[in-house]
Amino acid sequence: MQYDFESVVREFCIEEAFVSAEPYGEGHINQTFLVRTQGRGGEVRYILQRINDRLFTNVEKLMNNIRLVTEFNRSRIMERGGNPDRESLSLVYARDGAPFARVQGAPFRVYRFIEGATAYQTVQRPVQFYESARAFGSFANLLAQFDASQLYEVLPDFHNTVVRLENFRRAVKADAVGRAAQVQAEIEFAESRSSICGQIVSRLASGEIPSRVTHNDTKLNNVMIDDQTDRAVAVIDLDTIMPGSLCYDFGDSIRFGCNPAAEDERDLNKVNFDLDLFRVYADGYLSAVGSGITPAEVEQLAFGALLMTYECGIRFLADYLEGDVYFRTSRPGQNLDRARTQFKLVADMEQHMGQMKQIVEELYRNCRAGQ
Ligand code: ADP
Ligand code: GN1
Ligand code: MG
Repeated sequence: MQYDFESVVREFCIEEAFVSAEPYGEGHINQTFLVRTQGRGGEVRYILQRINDRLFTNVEKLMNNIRLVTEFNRSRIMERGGNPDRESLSLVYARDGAPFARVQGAPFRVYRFIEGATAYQTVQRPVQFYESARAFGSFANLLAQFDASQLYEVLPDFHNTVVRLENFRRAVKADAVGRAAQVQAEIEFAESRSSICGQIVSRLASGEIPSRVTHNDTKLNNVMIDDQTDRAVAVIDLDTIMPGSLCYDFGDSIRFGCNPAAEDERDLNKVNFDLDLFRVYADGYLSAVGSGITPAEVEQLAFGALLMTYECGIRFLADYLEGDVYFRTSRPGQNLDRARTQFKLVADMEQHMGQMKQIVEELYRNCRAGQ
């Protein structure tokens, strides 16, 4: 679909003159565009997103969540003397005051562009990963003060791995586009590990692990890292802020960041679980998340990494079997390649689980001793 971006941008409170709009970033869900405008002081850039309303069926409620969370963040950042335009995702409101606008039949939103920072696809320097851990840890800490009853649950059962497994099995059975025969090895890999799916869901249900307001999509490319200092500037991609578990947030970061290769790498020899980076992230996360994290959560953090990687693998494989209808793809077979990288990482993490648990325990003990 081609949009007339100039008229889309005109619907928002942007005073500078429109110059151009081009596709931007590597998100799998929304369509993201970099908008360049010309103001009196020079170029001003914005992020324009065509919201995925096939997935987010209630855009009003989704955008109300984002408005509430960004306003909450901005006021906390101002209280501590920070710069809210840089340290938080900042919505540019539509001319009618709404946090998004429907133009040319599609829902759009605009954010200020966070300048001088990068959303990395892989860790370039360990300090960036440590910083991202601190950012997501502090974000979770901040959200603990946020009134969860105000939030709409955008995608129920988002990290309910039991439900994810059912969806996966349905996709295998339906075999909508005739691809199942060719991926029997991957299907078997997933099935042979299906018993892990209930481990966190059951603990959340019994209350052993607390349900918290979490980010739920904590990959490295959802945090902006300063180009000069490598410090984390802002957590972005707030679409999935919902009740969840710290184990999911921690685990999803590990899934993505502890792999030196791309998420869709075809050469599986390049895909490995990096235990040193695991330690780096666990250290940053535990030092920032605060003393509210419970021993039961700490005990499941390492397992959360395995679970999130497995979950993402079965989601990619299910999407491949359904004909690539959920995750954005740019080439044939991409979702299968993504599933394969996740399963390679699952196998690697299984080998390292004892060490991963030990690292978390040791760092948690150190943190408590320092408090
Ligand atoms: P998706 O939901 O599709 O993942 P994101 O909101 O994560 O979309 O945005 C996709 C990419 O666009 C990010 O990974 C980042 O590179 C870039 N991006 C998003 N918001 C901003 C922003 N405010 N400033 C600069 N870059 C941004
Ligand atoms: C999607 O939107 P993005 O690209 O940041 C997905 C995540 C997956 C991730 C895999 C709303 O994240 O759940 O873990 O792809 N987001 C949604 O890379 O489904
Ligand atoms: Mg994203």
